Amino acid sequence: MNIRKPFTAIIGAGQVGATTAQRILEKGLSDVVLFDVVPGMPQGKALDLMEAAPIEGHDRHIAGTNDYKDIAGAEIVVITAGLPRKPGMTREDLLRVNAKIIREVCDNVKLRAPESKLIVVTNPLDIMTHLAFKVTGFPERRVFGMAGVLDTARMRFFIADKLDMVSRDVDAVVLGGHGDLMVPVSSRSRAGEKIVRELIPEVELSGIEQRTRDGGAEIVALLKTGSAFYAPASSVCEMVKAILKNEKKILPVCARLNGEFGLRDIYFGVPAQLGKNGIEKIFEIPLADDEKKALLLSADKVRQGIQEVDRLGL
Ligand code: TXD
Repeated sequence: MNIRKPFTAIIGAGQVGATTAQRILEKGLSDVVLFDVVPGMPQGKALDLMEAAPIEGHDRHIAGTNDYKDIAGAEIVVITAGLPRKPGMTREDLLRVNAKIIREVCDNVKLRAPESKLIVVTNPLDIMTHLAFKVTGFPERRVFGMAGVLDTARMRFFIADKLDMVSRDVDAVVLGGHGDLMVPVSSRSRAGEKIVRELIPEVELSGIEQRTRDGGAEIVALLKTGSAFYAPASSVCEMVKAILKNEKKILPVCARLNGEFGLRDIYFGVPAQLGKNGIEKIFEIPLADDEKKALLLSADKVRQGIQEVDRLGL
């Protein structure tokens, strides 16, 4: 298969990986190389997606592979390799098994696609992104994670649903770690021209905030096997688009902080501008006191995870 540059490599051809590939192709963003360790599986999914092209009407190419040499020259590498959460399992339970996978993947990315931008998707997200940064040694503007785009999309949908609005017209802000302590920032969330706090009573809004925090678990409980993948794939695709098209769009990104929000040496969800260089700029936003407090708690949790990775030598 003839893969044309700039292309996106996706590591892990499971639910999120394959759906992300589909969205990238159908939006015409770039060609895709889909990698997985399972023999034949990425090749089968790639062929299936190519056979949809005449009907979908795009002219993008995708190749499936079990060989890392095929990701050489990738502009963006999306890492979805790992195990998804099972019901009752926390993101932290995934730490051990996914850390090993991330190490292996990143060793290969470093070797084969040293100039790429890395979007980490594998959970526990903030910790795996930190690990990817350490293992690749890439500059921090080229290593980041996807979580906030998904978390804010969920919150936007919940708010729009409550107000009977189109979710496109709702803007939400969610900061912090991608876990139970993520911080929905209602003081900055808007519906149309109004601040959401003016439209939704306090108790209902805190219900929406909690549902946002539990958004992943809600889907896991319904699906019984596997975790969410349609909205996660849309979220990754939004980041890929911002980079490939050099949009300089501000999106919530899991980025390495250097003093922003009073935090340092930690991967954490913050508003960041994405463009052709990866993270072009991080934006600090004013927060209410309770939100600041919640952010520090969330940071503590992420730090604990990072310390655990170091302590366990993962
Ligand atoms: O917001 C977010 N960041 C997330 C994160 C939203 C949704 C899913 N999130 C996490 O992404 C989830 O908790 C998992 O850790 C990953 C992937 O989720 P997905 O639902 O796609 O899992 P699958 O369908 O099990 O796919 C994982 C694939 C599967 O095909 C394995 O064969 C492959 O990963 N895999 C590997 N690929 C390459 N290299 C290695 N070592 C490897 N091990 C497994």
